[in-house]
Amino acid sequence: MLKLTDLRGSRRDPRGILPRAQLDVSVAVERIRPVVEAVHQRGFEAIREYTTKFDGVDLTRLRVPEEAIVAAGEALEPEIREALLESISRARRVHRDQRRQEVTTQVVDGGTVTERWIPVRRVGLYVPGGLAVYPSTVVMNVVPAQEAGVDALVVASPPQKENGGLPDARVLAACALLGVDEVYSVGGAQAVAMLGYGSRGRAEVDGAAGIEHCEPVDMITGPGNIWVTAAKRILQGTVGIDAEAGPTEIAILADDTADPRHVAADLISQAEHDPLAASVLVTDSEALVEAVEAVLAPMAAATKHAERVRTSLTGDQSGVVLVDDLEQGLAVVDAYAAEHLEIQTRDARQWAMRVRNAGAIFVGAWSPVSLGDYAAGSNHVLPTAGCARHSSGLSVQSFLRGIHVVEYDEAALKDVARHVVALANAEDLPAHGEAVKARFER
Ligand code: HSO
Ligand code: ZN
Repeated sequence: MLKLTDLRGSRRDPRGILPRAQLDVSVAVERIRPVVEAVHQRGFEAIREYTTKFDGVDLTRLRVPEEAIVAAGEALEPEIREALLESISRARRVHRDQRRQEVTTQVVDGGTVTERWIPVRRVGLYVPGGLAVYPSTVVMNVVPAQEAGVDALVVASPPQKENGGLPDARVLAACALLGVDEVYSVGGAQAVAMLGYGSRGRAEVDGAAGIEHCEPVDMITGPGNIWVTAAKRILQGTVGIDAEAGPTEIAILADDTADPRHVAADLISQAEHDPLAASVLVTDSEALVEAVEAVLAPMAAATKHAERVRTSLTGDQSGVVLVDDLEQGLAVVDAYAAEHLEIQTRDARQWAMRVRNAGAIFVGAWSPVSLGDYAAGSNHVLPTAGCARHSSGLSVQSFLRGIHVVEYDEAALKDVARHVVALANAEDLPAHGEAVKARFER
């Protein structure tokens, strides 16, 4: 099923060898700009129009009543509730340990620089509806924001006709379990625009009487389709945004000790997300490739989303890469910089320690990606499309800003004054130097 790339005996730079799905957001940006602008101008009135058009729901109110959130939490099946609570508690433990301490550096006598970590004040989380309803993603976005100390967390999610115009019941239930009570039934680009600009609109409009408005946020996170991603790109700068999420990816670095059934099951597990998802096996073992191929097709055919999985596994973005040895395999996975990387080899931890580029690394036979998706405690919002070369997944740090607080006394400034003046003159910005000199002239 998987396309084979044989790199044995090759000294080629592995970069670019593994094709990956590319999403062209720029075209969508131009098409969606009028929607974003309309919400900016006319607020709720425009949101209501687009919600009728795109979701087939007439919005009589924006905000989900708190009782509806509580009720969704109470109605959740006990098994799912227990699982979500466990997922939340593990994620909390991991993310709590990420919290940063304020650090003061005594640069010289009488001169300090302190780095303070201040949480973003108000964050909007977009939660998609439709095909992909992921209460687990609510957990992965909300927990780090809460642990960072974000003051206000707002969720926006598309209204579902089947749920009386409210967002998906499982999304509301996850909000209830996490203590998020400010939720809006708005989806798509209009939701992103609402989060960024608020729902009041710049122009005076009538349609909003009696509406409980959404105030603008400082940062927007959360996944979404190409229109949501395009709207986030337009809003970037007006607000902070998280990384643009592309189709999900799994790479597995394996040797002849890997269990072919585990390898096949893990490749299939992420292929299930999206026909464009990428599943890549990197190995030095021909025997493993044969054994994986022998089980992959029947396992894929037997799974619920068989068609999606088949499209993803046979697509150009997926495949097997044969290498001479694990050294070369390491170079390949580093060049690929997968969102998720599994190491299923002898001495798996040693190899894992040497990886430089990956969104998250899953070590050994008992740490599959699905564990990380739901219940390892790690975050599943991770860099895709090779962005793991320069970016990290969502964490407490994503919601904090470091502020340098500079405090020098007179002697300490005097001591360094001539260096400031010299550098200011070198840059032909003498007034910079004069601002220091003025303090020591009578
Ligand atoms: N694997 C996805 C996250 C997810 N999986 C949510 C299941 N639900 C991206 O890391
Ligand atoms: Zn997943």
